[in-house]
Amino acid sequence: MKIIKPIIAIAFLAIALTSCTEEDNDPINLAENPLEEFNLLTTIEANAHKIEVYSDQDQYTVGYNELFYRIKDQNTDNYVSNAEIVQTPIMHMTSMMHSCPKSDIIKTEDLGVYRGFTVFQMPGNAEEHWELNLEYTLDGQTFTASERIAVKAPKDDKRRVASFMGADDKRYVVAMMPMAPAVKVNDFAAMVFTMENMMQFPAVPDHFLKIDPRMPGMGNHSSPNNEDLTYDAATGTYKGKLSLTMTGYWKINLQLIDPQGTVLKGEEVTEDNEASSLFFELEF
Ligand SMILES: [Cu+2]
Repeated sequence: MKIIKPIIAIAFLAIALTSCTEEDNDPINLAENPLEEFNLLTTIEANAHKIEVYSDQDQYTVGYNELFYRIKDQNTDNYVSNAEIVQTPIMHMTSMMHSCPKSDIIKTEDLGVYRGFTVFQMPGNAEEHWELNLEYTLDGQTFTASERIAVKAPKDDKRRVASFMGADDKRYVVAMMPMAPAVKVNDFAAMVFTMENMMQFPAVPDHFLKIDPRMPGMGNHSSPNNEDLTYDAATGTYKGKLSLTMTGYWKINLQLIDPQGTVLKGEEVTEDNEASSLFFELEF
C-alpha cells in the first residue's frame, strides 16, 4: 500500500498539470469531449444520471434539428456507452398534446455519444411549450427523464418546415435538411413525414418533391439546372439540386407528388401564380 499511494499522488499531480479544468470529474472524459464544438442545449439530472443534449445550433429551432446526447453516471463520473435511448418530444398546447417527426437515437463512432434528429413543426410560446421526454435503458434497467425545452423560430425567420393537409386528406410534415447555400448548384435535401396520429409521424418514401426556386424581389426569376428531389432509400431523405445564381432571398416553391403522380400540395409557379402554397425560404 505504501508504494501505491505515491503513484496515485503522482498520477493526480500529472492530471492537475495537464488538465485546464478544475472540476473533479473523470479527466479522460473532460479532456476528450467529442462534442466540444457543439452547444450544450439541455442538461437533465435524473436517476443519478446527468443527460446532456448538444446541437450545432445554439437553440432548439423550428425545423430539422440534429441532436447529440451523452449520459453521465454521477456515481462514477463516467459517460455510459451502452445505453438504448428513445426520445418522445411532446408539445403541450392549450387544446391538445402532440409529438413531431423524430428519429431513433443511435450510437455514434464516438464512445458515449448518441445521435438523433427531431423536426419541430412549431415554436413554443408563453402558454404552450415543448417537453423532451427520454426513456433510456442501461444494463437492463429502464429510466425516464424529461425537461421543458424552448423551441424557437429560426433566427433569420425563414421557413424550413411545412405542416399541412394533403389532397389525400392526410397530414404531412416536410422539412428542409440543413445546408450552407452558395452561388452554385447546391446539393439539396428534404424529409417527408405523415402524421398518422398525434404521436406517430412515420417517414414517407417514394414520393417526389418538385422544386422551383425564385427570387421574388427580382421579378420572380428562377435559375437553371435545378433537379427535383427524389427519394433516396439509403438516407431516408429526398435529394436533388438547388441552383442559386446569386445571393439574396430565395423562395423555394415546392410541390409534393405521390407515386401515382397526384399533387398532394403546392402549385406550379406561372405568370398568374407567383408562388406555391408549399415552400421553403433561404437568404444568404
Ligand atoms: Cu403544437
